[in-house]
Amino acid sequence: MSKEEIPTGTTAASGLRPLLIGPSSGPEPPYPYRMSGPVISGFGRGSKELGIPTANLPVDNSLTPWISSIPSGVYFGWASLLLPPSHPNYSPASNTSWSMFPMVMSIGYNPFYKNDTRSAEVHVLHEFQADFYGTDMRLLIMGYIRDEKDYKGLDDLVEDITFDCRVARQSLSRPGWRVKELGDGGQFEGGWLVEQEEKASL
Ligand code: ADP
Ligand code: RBF
Ligand code: MG
Repeated sequence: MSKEEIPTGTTAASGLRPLLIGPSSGPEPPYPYRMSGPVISGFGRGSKELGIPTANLPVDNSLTPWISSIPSGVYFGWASLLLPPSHPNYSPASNTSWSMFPMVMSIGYNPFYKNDTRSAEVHVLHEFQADFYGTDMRLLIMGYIRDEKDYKGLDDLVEDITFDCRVARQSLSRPGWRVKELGDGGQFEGGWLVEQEEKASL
């Protein structure tokens, strides 16, 4: 097999970084992981003011037994939201009540802030006109981007997160990584993201 050039970019704190994760064919085992729950309040640190709001999910080892054994770090994949019709961004895909978006997320202790509990927080790659606390969210975690790091300053953290967003967008735009259910050429089976509750829990 011929080696494809992987595009890269640089950030101040991390130097050279790849812009694509995984082979073009799609995610490899053990991915994708599934996670779901209601969006809860996070640490209230004003991530929103930084331009990086994160929708926090409860970390429940009994619902997602794999979560305690996966490395802390930055992951990417698809988020699906059950927005209420009253939400300004309510616009579900056809045949479902769920809306799908690419996402980047952090699972871990946020070494920059030295948290003492393990959190799961998702930055949805979409601009929302209103908050969606309490909304049900499903995640299809497609791959791992990097370890979580400590930083000298907030600017460096934000620069790396902004780069993570580019990595996620580019990686997920390949047909093998894009979910079929979006109806625009994706080949990845993402049905779970948009299934009705009764079916999804079976
Ligand atoms: P908290 O500390 O409560 O998590 P944040 O500043 O991280 O507060 O803001 C998170 C909230 O912002 C989410 O729960 C959600 O309601 C809202 N939000 C708006 N846009 C986004 C987005 N693109 N991604 C994630 N959350 C968003
Ligand atoms: N926190 C860290 O301490 N180190 C990290 O490397 C780190 N990476 C993150 C990557 C992404 C994609 C996201 C969404 C969050 C990350 N965080 C990290 C968590 C971040 O500190 C938290 O969202 C803050 O609330 C931002 O101000
Ligand atoms: Mg948050």
